[in-house]
Amino acid sequence: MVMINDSHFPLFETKKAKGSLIYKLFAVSNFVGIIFIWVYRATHIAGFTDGGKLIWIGMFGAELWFGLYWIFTQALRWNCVYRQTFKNRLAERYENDLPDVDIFVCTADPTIEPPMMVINTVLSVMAYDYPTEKLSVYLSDDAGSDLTFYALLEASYFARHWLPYCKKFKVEPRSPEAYFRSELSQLDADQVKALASVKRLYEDMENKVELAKRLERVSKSALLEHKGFSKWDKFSSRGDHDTILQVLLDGKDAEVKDIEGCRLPTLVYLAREKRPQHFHNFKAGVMNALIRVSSEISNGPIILNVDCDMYSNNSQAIRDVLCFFMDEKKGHETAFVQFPQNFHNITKNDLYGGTLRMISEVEFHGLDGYGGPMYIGTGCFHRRDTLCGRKYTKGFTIDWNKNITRKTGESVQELEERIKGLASCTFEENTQWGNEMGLKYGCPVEDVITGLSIQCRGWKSIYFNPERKGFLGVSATTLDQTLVQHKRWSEGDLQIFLSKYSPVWYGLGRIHFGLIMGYFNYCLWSPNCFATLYYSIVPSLYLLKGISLFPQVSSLWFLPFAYVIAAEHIYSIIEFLRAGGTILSWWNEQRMWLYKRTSSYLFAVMDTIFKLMGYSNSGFVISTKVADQDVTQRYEQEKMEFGVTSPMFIILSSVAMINLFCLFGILKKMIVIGEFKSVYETTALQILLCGVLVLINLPLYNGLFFRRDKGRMPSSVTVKSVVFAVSLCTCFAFL
Ligand SMILES: *[C@@H]1O[C@H](CO)[C@@H](O)[C@H](O)[C@H]1NC(C)=O
Ligand SMILES: CC(=O)N[C@H]1CO[C@H](CO)[C@@H](O)[C@@H]1O
Repeated sequence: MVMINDSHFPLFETKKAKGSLIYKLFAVSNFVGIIFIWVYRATHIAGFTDGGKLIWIGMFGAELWFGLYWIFTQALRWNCVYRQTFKNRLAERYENDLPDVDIFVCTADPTIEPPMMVINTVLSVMAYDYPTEKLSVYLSDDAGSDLTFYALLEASYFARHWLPYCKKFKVEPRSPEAYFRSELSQLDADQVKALASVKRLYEDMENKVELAKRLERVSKSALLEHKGFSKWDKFSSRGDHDTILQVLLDGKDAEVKDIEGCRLPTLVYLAREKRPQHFHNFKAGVMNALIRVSSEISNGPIILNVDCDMYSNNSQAIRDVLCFFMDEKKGHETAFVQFPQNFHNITKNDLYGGTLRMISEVEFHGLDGYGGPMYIGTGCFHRRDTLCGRKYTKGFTIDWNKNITRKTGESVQELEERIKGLASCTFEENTQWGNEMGLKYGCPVEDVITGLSIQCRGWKSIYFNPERKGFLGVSATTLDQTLVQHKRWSEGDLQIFLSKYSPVWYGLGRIHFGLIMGYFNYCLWSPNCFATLYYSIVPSLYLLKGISLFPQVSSLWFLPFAYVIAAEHIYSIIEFLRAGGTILSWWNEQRMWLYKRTSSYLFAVMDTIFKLMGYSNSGFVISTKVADQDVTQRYEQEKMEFGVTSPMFIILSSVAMINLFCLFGILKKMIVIGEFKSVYETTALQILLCGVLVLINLPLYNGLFFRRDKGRMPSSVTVKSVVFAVSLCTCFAFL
């Protein structure tokens, strides 16, 4: 009876952001300021000589770009929404009809992504608070490493102890490593005993896996434990091997039980076939192979995919997500539910802006208001049918309980043999996989383009960002890693913009215009490099020459500049603090803003242009998830890590040096020559800009000249950038 009475209460609610009127007023005032700046540039061009005109037009161009880009960012702030779920209602109505859920964990390299980290993630998702026989976990190992397989096998034994422990004592989080690392207090005697025993088992497992890792092979006795190892007999290399498909736990088999006699989830290991002559399409290829293989084993109508470093920090997450999918009124519109990317190893002041705080705490809420966030490739729950290409049709409802029926009498081995062809190199030839079906191929950020095309087929997506985070991963811990990662993202996003799936022509008319503008923010990340480089070099150089590029302090035109600069920065600080950051992390974020724009984005644009011209060089670089001791220590002390000779560092250092010289030059002029007042009057904004650029680069100067540790800037970079900056400044001062 409860069911019927309650069914008009929705399973989730959506709230608009508070204070949005105030924000809109502020945004309008800022926009007026921007228009005045444009007008100033357009009307003051005359007073310059020919060469000066070009410089002026450059300033105008940069400000035009910043202004336009600022307008795009409004799409991410204008209409923010927040979601809340009602899991108790879900339980009341559907506890006995919950759908099957398939979970894909992807790993690609056992050295960069250690097997222990991988199985911790696997164990955390196996331990979701959800009927175990409805849960299936698939690990895709694109390296085809027997070490990873061995670790997963060990995890399947350990799960028999870990899962009952989690459920009995309702522990959180359910990644064993993270759980043991967290502060455990106030346990009763019962639990203390259980904890000791489960911890001992974990350590045994860890020792075995670490030993195998050190020896670079699995011990003979372990090889005999499972017939699956025989698949490696014919294994030649990670780029050339047969499909390896092993069902380690079969959740459909009522005999597969944990130590308390409860059923266990399905656990599957897959290394898809790899051949040198076949292009394998990176992670999108993996996902599509997983979609097909899982469709024959469990065929859950909901698919979660996570990266192997992102453990589940909330065992209730599946239930949260089902509130969105199973809501009677709105559920049928939703194609996927995206969680933010959060990280467990961020330091207090987040030196590299690794939290992506503004993106996850503000911007994605803004996208959600216009039809839904992008799909970012991890921490995302999809409906299987939409991922496989279904178009949205009004009123269509899905039968969440249409389970797969296995062939009667087929053993697990027979099943593996029958379906392993689904993960072969040739299966996709002459099919729609990679195009109309599954994740799209041909783009470095296949996830974003896949999400966009799903939205263009009429579906909505949902951004769910609860207080307690659903997934925690590992963020980049060096400057180089961070910049390379952003280069890859921004390059991929730019390629989407230029492709036939561009939000401009593909999205127009199919998705909300606000959402198109929202996509612009990310697709146009990289072209920001030009305006930013211009703004961080040219005004300072002209300062050296004593030529003013901004209005004088006494001019009325000074006001719009002052207003926009002050208002935007004050707003940005407030927004950042409200999203949980510290002042210092805001400052660090500004530095990363500059560094990304002047290096990662520049290389992204250049690589894209090279590709368009037909040179293709870029490979897919996996970001490292582990660093050596020294590097980790410096990361924890929030000391910026340089250490490698990256061309990106040469640019960053050159820009920093140019500004340092220019600031010295102008200070000398003001103090030594005593032209304080007149210089200040004409070039106050230029001095401010140059001064802030020097200030924000302090850690860089430290790395260039003062530090002695291994993380300092390599001397070749120092020499190159100093030589470059000196020659540019002298040329400029005397020409
Ligand atoms: C992760 O979960 C724990 C509870 O298990 C919680 O205390 C912690 O705040 C969560 N972490 C984040 C970043 O939300
Ligand atoms: C500051 C911090 O939490 N650092 C951790 C980041 O993640 C690595 C790998 O899990 C840990 O070793 C660090 O301690």
